[in-house]
Amino acid sequence: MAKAVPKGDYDGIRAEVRKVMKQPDYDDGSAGPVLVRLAWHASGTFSLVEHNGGSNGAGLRHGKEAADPANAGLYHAIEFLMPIQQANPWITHSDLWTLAGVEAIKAMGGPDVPWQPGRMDYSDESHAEEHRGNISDRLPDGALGASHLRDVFGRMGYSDKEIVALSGAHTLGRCHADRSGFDGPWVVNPTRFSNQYFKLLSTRKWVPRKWDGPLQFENIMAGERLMMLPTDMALMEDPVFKEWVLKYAKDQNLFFKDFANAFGKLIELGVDRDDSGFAHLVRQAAKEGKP
Ligand code: ZEM
Repeated sequence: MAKAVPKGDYDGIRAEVRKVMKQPDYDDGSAGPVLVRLAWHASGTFSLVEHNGGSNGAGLRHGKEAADPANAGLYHAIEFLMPIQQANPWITHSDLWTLAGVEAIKAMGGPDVPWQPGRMDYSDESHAEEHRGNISDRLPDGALGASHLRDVFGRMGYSDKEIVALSGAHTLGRCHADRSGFDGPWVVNPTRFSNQYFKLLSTRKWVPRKWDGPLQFENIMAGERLMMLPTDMALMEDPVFKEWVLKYAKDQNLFFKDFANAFGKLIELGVDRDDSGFAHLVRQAAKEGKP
């Protein structure tokens, strides 16, 4: 059971997140990476043009978004956070998911990402289906390449530099064959936030893995089979992306700074607070018929 903390005590919630991160029987002993992925997938559906998607609403609990194959396995993250939500019903799921991602990054040695409360939740499935619009197929597909990354992240308003910075999150966690079809971690210590992903991507020799699964690349390091997705490899193949990979491999401080900005922006996409500090579920601009 998680601790009930006073309403609005977000530092208290952060402390509870640190406690649930310790999961000796799960993956590498930590819920941290999957919490970061939850915050990212909750947010990464945003479209600048359609003005829908994003973390506000916590729609990932419902309907089509919950069933999206891209979100396979994220119920683990939702379940790890459930005791905190139950002990503290004053916090919305959407605030808790984004705060948990931010706190997990910090707890694993990463930068401080700016975070603000005020997100609201869809009350149920029909509420979500009514308001969120069609946001299917918006998350990136690891089997594709550079132009796909620019399509997906361009839709959210990201530059090439920011795409590379965000991809550095693959220093955390692993692929699970029963979730995405891909398999394995990107780095040897996948619960430590660092620029290791960029170092390995740019210095090791990555060869196609011989196996029954989808095309992925491998390098054996310290007896461990490390992996890269085709989208990860695309960052070295595209000359503009590659420049940023090399910069971040050399300069961890620069990576931390750019990552913190890009992730801070990610969890704010589509979150339009009014003067009371709360974000409406039906976007003001959409209601007024503006694009
Ligand atoms: Zn990921 N990611 N991601 N990612 N991701 C996986 C795992 C994790 C892509 C992708 O296809 C995959 C970003 C961007 C992109 C994390 C964070 C962030 C997995 C493995 C795949 C297939 C899922 C599984 O099997 O469990 C693609 C194509 C991306 C485009 C660039 C961004 C941006 C992220 C955050 C900033 C994290 C932390 C994981 C590890 C999850 C875990 O459970 O360990």
